[in-house]
Amino acid sequence: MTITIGNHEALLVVDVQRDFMPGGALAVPDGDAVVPALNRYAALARRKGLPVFASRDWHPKNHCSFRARGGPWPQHCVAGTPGAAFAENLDLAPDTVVIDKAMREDADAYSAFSGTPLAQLLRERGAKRLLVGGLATDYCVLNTVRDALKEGFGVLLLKDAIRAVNVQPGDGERAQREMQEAGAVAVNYQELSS
Ligand code: VGL
Ligand code: ZN
Repeated sequence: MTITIGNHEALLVVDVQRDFMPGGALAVPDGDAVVPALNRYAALARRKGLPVFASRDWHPKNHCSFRARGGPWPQHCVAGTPGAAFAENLDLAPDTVVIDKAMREDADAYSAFSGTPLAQLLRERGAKRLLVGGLATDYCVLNTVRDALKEGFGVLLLKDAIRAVNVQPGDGERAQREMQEAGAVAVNYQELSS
């Protein structure tokens, strides 16, 4: 299947941060594989003049999702620390719109839409369909895609630019299936034409 990219798309890069890379505090297996893949999509966006948004997990240092507070995760993506920075080699143009999320100490927020102006900013830029990639398939990508669809955006899920944590084996595959059943169209870069 070939999908034509017009001028009502936007690229949304979810949480491609150092702490989710190999060696990071909450390493996603093979997480660095999304970087070159997303760089290709970012270059396409640049060629087409499409807006690029990039979310960051941006936690306070006593965030409720951390083990020290009884949460499920090691401490990660503490706002302003090196681990919260975008992954090295992720090629984001200076006009990328950065969306910080999950900044409240007492609540987690896996979705880039949760408590952020993302939906409004996308509408202001005329976006109707989002190309979504990043980390992790089974947490922040899943919840972001669910919300994007609820907000009325179409979603192209960038299969070659997502990776899963897989706390339980198969979590990533289940998440992808759920996103597709909810209306996301899963694509690889080769299936796009512009
Ligand atoms: C994420 C676990 C904890 C993610 C964020 O970006 O998918 N996963 N915080
Ligand atoms: Zn987090």
